[in-house]
Order: sequence, then structure tokens, then C-alpha cells
Amino acid sequence: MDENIQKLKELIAESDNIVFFGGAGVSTESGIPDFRSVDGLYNQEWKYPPETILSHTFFERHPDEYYRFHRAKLVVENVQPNTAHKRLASLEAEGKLKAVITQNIDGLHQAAGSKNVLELHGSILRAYCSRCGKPYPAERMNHGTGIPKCDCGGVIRPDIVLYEEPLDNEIMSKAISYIRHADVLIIGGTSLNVYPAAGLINYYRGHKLVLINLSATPFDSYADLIIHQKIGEVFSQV
Ligand code: CNA
Repeated sequence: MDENIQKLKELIAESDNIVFFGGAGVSTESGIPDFRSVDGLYNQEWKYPPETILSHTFFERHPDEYYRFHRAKLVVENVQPNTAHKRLASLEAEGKLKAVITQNIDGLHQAAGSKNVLELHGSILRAYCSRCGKPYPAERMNHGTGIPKCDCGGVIRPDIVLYEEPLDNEIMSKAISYIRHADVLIIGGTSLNVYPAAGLINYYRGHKLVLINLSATPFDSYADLIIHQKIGEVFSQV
């Protein structure tokens, strides 16, 4: 076994206060593209970059184009949790992992059995009316055609945090608290480019910061242990 993965295995074995903070790279091995990898959404043919389409202004002005992108790119059929999601869920069940903090909107941590999941950017598995707030099943939004509308005439929107929108204060405070009190913080599958989420790393007080990411991140020098390998493959060994 790789020396660094062996070290991670030991850190996990010795701790009962692990917190995981992850992003899109956690789900690529399930078949959901991230934003920035070579075959990620940034490198696909599309008129605007994902962060423009996924912005509040764009949603308000071009809901039809937003939904074309949403259904084509955010909703991926028949996805299953991979080894990373599953191992994180089993670590929680063993009482070793306190929380999964995720930037993902795909619901795969819960599908794997994780209970304490803090979704910083919401979920495409929930929807509500942008005018009156009435909740709706995600089905029509994710699989229908055209712009989904509420009985009140408002546009139904996904319960995700679009660019230009603030993060939920309560979720952010909980995430800060888990990270501040964590013994081992494992960060994985995130380019650590999207704020304010990426700034969470600054709240960690410990000396067991593990970074598992295919490519380098701006925070590599902060890490006590770096593993530049596929996260599913790493978690299958620990
Ligand atoms: P990102 O900026 O696309 O970065 C992903 C990172 O993961 C990159 O640095 C990759 O090198 C790395 N990576 C890709 N595959 C793997 C792998 N198998 N193992 C280890 N590392 C890998 O994504 P971030 O999450 O950092 O950016 C935040 C955005 C992307 C959030 O707002 C998300 O909502 C949004 N997003 C979410 C999903 C999803 O829910 N699955 C998919 C695409 C984008």
C-alpha cells in the first residue's frame, strides 16, 4: 500500500472525531462530471461557463436556458454512490466520523447512508417556488420540459445556492463548528476555488489535515498529508 494511504489509514484508526469536507471530485467516480477537470463541465461545449448559467441573475433572466443546462448537465441518470461515499457513511456508523460537509448538490452521501450531511450548496433533489416558497417534488423540475411553474405563476427553482446567493447561515455555522473542533479533517475532491465554502479550511485548529485531490489546490501547503489520487480508490483502502 502507498505510504501516504497507510498514514491516512492510521489517522482514521486512531481518531473518533473525523470531519470530511468535499466537493464535486467525490462524485466523479459515480459518473457526475466536476467543473474543472479535463473532462469537467468547463471543458464541454456550452455557450456560457457553468458559473454564469448557475447564477441568480441568469436564472432570473433566462430560466429556459437555465433549465436546459440543469436537465442536461446537473441531472445525471442512474448514479450510485461510490466507495468514497460508502466508506464515509460506514465511518459515521462506526462513530468515528462526526459530519460530512459537502459542496455537492447530488444527494449521494445520503444515498450511501450518511446521516449528518451539511449541504453547503443545497440539493437538486428538492425544489420550491421562487415567488411564494411552496415546496415541490424535484421530479418535474429535473425530468420535465420547459420552465416548471407553481400554481401561483412563479418559477419553480431547485433548492440549491446559485452563484450570487448567500449560503445558509445555520448550515455554515454548524460546518465551522465541526471543522473547528475536528481532530482529523479530511478534505477531498474539491479545487478549493469556490468561496465562501473554501474558506472553511481556515477554521481548522488541528494538525491532521488530509487533502485528497487529483490536482493541486491553493491550500496544498496547509496540508499535513497530501494524496493526489482518486478519492474512491483511496477510500477503498482505508
Ligand atoms: P471543482 O472546482 O470542479 O473541483 C473538483 C476537484 O476535484 C478538482 O480539483 C479535481 O482535480 C478533483 N477531482 C476530480 N475527480 C476526482 C477524484 N476521483 N478523486 C479526487 N479528486 C478528484 O469542484 P468543487 O466542488 O471544488 O467546486 C465547487 C462547486 C462545484 C460547488 O458549487 C458544487 O456544487 C459544484 N458541482 C457539484 C457537483 C455535484 O454535486 N456532484 C458536480 C459539479 C459541480
